[in-house]
Amino acid sequence: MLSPYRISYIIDFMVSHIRRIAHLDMDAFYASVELLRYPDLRGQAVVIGGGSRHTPEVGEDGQRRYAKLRDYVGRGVVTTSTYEARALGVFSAMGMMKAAKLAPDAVLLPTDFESYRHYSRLFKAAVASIAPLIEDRGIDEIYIDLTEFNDDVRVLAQRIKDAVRNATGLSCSIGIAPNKLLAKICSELEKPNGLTVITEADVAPRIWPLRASKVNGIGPKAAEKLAALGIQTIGDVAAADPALLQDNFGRTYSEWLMRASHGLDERPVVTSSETKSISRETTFERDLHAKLDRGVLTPIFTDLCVRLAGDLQRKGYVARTIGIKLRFADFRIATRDLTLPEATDDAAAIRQAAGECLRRITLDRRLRLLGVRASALSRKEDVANNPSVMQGELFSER
Ligand code: TTP
Ligand code: MG
Ligand code: MG
Repeated sequence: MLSPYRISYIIDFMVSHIRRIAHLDMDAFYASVELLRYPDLRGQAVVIGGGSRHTPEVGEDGQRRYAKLRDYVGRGVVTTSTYEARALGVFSAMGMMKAAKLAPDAVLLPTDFESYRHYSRLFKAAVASIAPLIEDRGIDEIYIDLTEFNDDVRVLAQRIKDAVRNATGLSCSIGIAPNKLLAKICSELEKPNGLTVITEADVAPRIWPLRASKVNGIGPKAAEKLAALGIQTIGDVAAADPALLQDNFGRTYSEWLMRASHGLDERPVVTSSETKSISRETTFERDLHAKLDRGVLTPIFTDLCVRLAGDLQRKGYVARTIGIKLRFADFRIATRDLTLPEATDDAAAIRQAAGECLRRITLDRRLRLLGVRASALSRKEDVANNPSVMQGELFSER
């Protein structure tokens, strides 16, 4: 029997032309960037997430010595891991000590955000040279609208993958589908180095068997609640009683769930240069010492957060990610960021998040500059109308 949502799709299909939307996501991004620098680690289990004390040292014999996960002590988490480490059960966000039990021989490397940002810019420029309609979704992923190209879509996608590899030496996975929601799911289906094309007809056989949490917008909390109702897969969501969903999730989210589970999504690829982040920074009159000059630094830091909150409020944004930037006296830069459970424009919340970021940096050199940045911005009015955005469920992409 045709559900109202299938009928709705068929009507959409008849009245609008079919789009071809690609989602491109870099493979094991931070880890792959590190392997460009340390090619001898290729094929090994490697975990990213250490601190500067885990920087490889060159011994007297000229050999590089790497930190091993087994020697890790601390409360850090894995930022990402190579596919070899994933085969041992080590994934992003896992506690490092737990990971060490699963993969004691894995190599541990420190994070180097500057390099990742550099390669991020390179791969996006490479894609833009072929297909300019790009929506930036973060450091390692983008949507690309390919609708206006007449080329065979696989040939086109392969050309984009080749351009990314030529520009960066890195591989990516591309999913192509009639909309962003399906494209995002699809780019993961054949990772790494995947190229997956699906049409509306593939929704039932390829998408419905997947876990509900594979839908971007069904976060861990919603997935847990669905599971409690006996709803495990995307197909289960599609088959669920709409009244049951509405009772448990409210009207807006349950209607979105129904449409999403049927592979429906009309969101356009947003290529405009909508504000991506807002930041405030200050260069000190003289280089300051984190501990000795604490009395000077703390009010400056708080003031930056207050000003940043004011900027957000004036421009009508709330931010989910708060980051800090330090430039040391030797001009080296350190950055850290933190994603909050709820978007905010509140000075105290920003100050607290920025403070947490600061605690994650070893402050052993004098500072020239301090900056605070708000990103993952949403318009405050959109958040007010759609609480799931607030909870980071709808746009929890990375
Ligand atoms: P992802 O694209 O989620 O992961 P990935 O690129 O490492 O691996 P995959 O091949 O499955 O796409 O994230 C991109 C980068 O973002 C990742 O390399 C490290 C960082 N990251 C975090 O800092 N914390 C996290 O919890 C996750 C998932 C990623
Ligand atoms: Mg990735
Ligand atoms: Mg990603």
